[in-house]
Amino acid sequence: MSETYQEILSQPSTWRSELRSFTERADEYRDVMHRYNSRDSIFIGCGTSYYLALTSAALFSGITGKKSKAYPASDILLFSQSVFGNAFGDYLPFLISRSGTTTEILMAAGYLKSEYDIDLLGITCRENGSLEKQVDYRFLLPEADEESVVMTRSFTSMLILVQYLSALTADDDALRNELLRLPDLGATLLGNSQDLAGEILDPGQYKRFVFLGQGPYYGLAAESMLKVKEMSLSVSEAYHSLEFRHGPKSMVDEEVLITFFVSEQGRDMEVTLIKEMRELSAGVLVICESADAEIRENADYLVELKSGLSDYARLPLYMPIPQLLGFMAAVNKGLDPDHPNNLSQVVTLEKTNFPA
Ligand code: F1P
Repeated sequence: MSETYQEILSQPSTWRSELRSFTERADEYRDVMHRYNSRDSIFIGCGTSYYLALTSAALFSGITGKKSKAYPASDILLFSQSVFGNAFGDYLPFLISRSGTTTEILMAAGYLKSEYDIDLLGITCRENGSLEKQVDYRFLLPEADEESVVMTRSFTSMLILVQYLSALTADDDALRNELLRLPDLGATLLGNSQDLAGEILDPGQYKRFVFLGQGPYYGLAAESMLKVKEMSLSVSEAYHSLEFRHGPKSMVDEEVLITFFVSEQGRDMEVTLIKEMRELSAGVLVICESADAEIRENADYLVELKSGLSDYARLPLYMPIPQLLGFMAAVNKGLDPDHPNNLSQVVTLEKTNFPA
């Protein structure tokens, strides 16, 4: 069986194992977070890890009330003034990297340390990676590491870590308890919907893919876009849901499958958009907590999570279906998701002439 497919299906058990580890280290993690309580956070990554940074910044602020933002590592190196202004010392950088060896993230770590001498936190899946040696504290998720090029369980597991750290920072035990339910909910979801991606793609109608989400769900939409693009070489786009009306909807026709990550907080506006896109003949996949009559009438395909979790706790449950969509779209095109075109497991740059 494909290693990418196995890793997608292994997410519930991986989440369970990593959450056990977070719980064992909760006091240590809480001390780390409280040590930097006065700082605003800045989440930094590349590719999938940048989309995780986007999701992380939105959820961290939503849960803790503290300011946070997200940047690709390349901006830290090329436009640091745009990132920090003159207040660089007030930030707590989280450097996110599955491999811990991506050139840009290592250079960003070195630059932040040498230029601003600020403490750095690292989030990685690989022990003894170079990143580990450059940060002041690293959160390690070895169970979530992958053989494959494409990141799936590493993304959702590192996301759960950030949710867990957010709950510790906010002393929100109710949220921490919600997170402990994710493995069982993920297992139920995959048990019920594992074949949905194949059913959606089987008629061969959909050639272009759009993913829409607001707030922390936009980072998930961006990551879903990348999964479909990386594995199936299809036209795949991501937008903040309501932004889609401001031009990009010009592309909508019956060959476009739009996946809506419906939140409870933005539900009313998101459902209105679903109806509009259905009228433009788009294929509509809705992933939501629970559907009402309007969603049922306008969704061609519907995934009701019925998790009982809050908007911020429920986030990882939205990812397995888009991951499987990318995988099946690749298989249907005769491509090998375990060996995506032009890609490698780690992006290293031979020649770097960053000004930093
Ligand atoms: C992340 C990354 C992914 C890319 C591929 C290779 O690197 O570049 O964005 O899609 O999976 O790895 P990392 O810094 O998280 O290891």
